[in-house]
Amino acid sequence: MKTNRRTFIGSGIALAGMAATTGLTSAQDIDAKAGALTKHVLPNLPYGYSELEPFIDAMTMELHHSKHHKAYVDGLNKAEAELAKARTSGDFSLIQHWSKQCAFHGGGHALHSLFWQCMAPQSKGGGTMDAYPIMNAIITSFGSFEQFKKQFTAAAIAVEGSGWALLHYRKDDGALIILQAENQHKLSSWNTVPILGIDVWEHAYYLKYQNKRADYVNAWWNIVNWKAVNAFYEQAKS
Ligand code: MN3
Repeated sequence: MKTNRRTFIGSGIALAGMAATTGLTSAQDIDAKAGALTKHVLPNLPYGYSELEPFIDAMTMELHHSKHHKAYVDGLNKAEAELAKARTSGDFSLIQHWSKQCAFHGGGHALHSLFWQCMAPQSKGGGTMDAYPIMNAIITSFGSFEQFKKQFTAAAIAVEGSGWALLHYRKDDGALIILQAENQHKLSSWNTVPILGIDVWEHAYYLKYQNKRADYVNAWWNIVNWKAVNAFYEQAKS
């Protein structure tokens, strides 16, 4: 949303904590009538498109990041701008449409930002399981790492259509729980923070794995960045 009274704020308000770890922008465009409008941006990947080979191929990574994730960023900016317009005009006739668009694209932007950081090339620690606190927390919540891995893998393989398997930290009791998400946002719970996720939309694996989603999910464990997942866990707890 463009206005003559545009001001950029260097540090975000609600998104400040998340911005530090996910690369989400915190720049905000403030309109006195419509309120603050965050300008979401596509975060850079912490590695090159080819660096997750052979587990995820370079072409898939490039399309997934530069086209698919970019579309969610653009969609979220558009939806929030339309809602700001509605606030200034008082015309809320499309409120249901734009609210849904915010949930879909906002979910996509947040989960992809998490997804990129939850992976690393093996040369940069991907797949390495050091004795991070997250490992003890996983054993406490799931009985063993193997049981956690089996449940998470099963959840990912069984997502109906397009979606995600997600490990969440639940603030109520400090438990770790595994949820599925359909699309980017359906089947969510509340008061939980996703700290590890795998995208099982076909665009995430089809060029290399075709219909063999299970092969992709099993290969993905080789590039999980446990150092980053532990950092998300520590942040969610604090
Ligand atoms: Mn995706």
